[in-house]
Amino acid sequence: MQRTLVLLKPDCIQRRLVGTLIQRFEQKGLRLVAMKFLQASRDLAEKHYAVHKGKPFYESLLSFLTSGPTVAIVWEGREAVSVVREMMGKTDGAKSPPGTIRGDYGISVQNNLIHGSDSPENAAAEVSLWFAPADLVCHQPTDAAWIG
Ligand code: DAT
Ligand code: MG
Repeated sequence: MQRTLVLLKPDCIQRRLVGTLIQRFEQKGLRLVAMKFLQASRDLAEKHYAVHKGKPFYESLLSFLTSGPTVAIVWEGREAVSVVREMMGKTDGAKSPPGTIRGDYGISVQNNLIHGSDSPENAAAEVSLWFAPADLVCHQPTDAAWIG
């Protein structure tokens, strides 16, 4: 069973798409492990996007992520990292196919609604960046045997 970090970024909150996107992951069969609503500090945003430091869009990306509240979620499930990435679509909403989150709700590159970890290793690091160990709630939903 794998875990992944999802951020519903400030544009998602402003556009009132939080419930819609959570519903898609819930209905897919992923299960909630942790969720919180916060406004990311500059320090947290820098750590989260450290891999992009020095790129032309870095400063703008940090301003965007710190510009308003974010919903941070840990989802768990079989192949959770790649399942979430497939559901998100491509980075650029304009190039994301219909049926994906960015394809259905976005047309921007930067304001692309959602972050999802891109590997199990990065998922583990990102989960511990955004959550304390005590925030992670281990539970076995009663439908687990049916969902897989
Ligand atoms: P993803 O969010 O699909 O994993 P990424 O990790 O390559 O994409 O980039 C992180 C975020 O940075 C991305 O969600 C939006 C922004 N970004 C990436 N490439 C960009 C570009 N060429 N211009 C503006 N923003 C960009
Ligand atoms: Mg990325």
